[in-house]
Amino acid sequence: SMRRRLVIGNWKMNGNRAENQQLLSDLVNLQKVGGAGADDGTKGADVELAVCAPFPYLPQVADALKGTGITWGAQDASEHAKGAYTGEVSVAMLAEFGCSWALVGHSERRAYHGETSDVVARKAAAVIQGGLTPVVCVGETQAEREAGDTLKIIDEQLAPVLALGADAVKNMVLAYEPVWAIGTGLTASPEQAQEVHAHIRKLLAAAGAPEQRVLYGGSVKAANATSLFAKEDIDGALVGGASLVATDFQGIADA
Ligand code: G2H
Repeated sequence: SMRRRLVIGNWKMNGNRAENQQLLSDLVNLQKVGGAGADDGTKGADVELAVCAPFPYLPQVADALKGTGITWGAQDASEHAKGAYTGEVSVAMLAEFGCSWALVGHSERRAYHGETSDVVARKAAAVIQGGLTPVVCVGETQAEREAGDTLKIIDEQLAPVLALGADAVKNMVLAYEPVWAIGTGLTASPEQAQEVHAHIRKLLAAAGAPEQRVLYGGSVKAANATSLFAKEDIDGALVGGASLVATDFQGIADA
């Protein structure tokens, strides 16, 4: 496949200035000794690494990662360009701090902030419009999986996103994050994940963008990354907890 591997850390609402500085410098040092993204042609040069930090720390992340080959982004973005939207952050603001990525539709945004799939699609469109790449997250709950509705839920979540059209979809990364596997220590088996990834690939192909990357997320660790990444349609990972420790995150990138 021509799809370049991608591992994105999602710090969620963790960290502080001091801890971030340590984590970022550890990551940069690990890269220098030949990890993912090393520009000396050694191991891992074919994997792209990124971190998505809380908004106030984006300048700190930008300063630490500029020129290192590791890119960065935000965990959300407003669907609006500007104006009376208290508490929101626009894509143009993110662009000013060098962001390459914005997560949209993470299950925690859907569950705790009422984001519908239509909102998620509008956010994805705004992110693309602003020149960044949205990482569009989808995934079923435990109850939905047990009811046999997993693929139907994926279809429903992706429908308004794919309706943005091929030109838009060609500027997206997708992430499959089964809600029951997020931060729970439960991981989808590689076979369970691959089944959904293959389905998403089919939807992407029908939308005219079969080569978009589809990341897996949900308790990814160095120990389970290798078997997940061995699957044909799993192009990398969106990593929460394990992205907060540099050696764990680097271990996933090495996998
Ligand atoms: C899923 C994932 C990152 P964790 O939310 O988005 O988090 O790896 O902690 O399950």
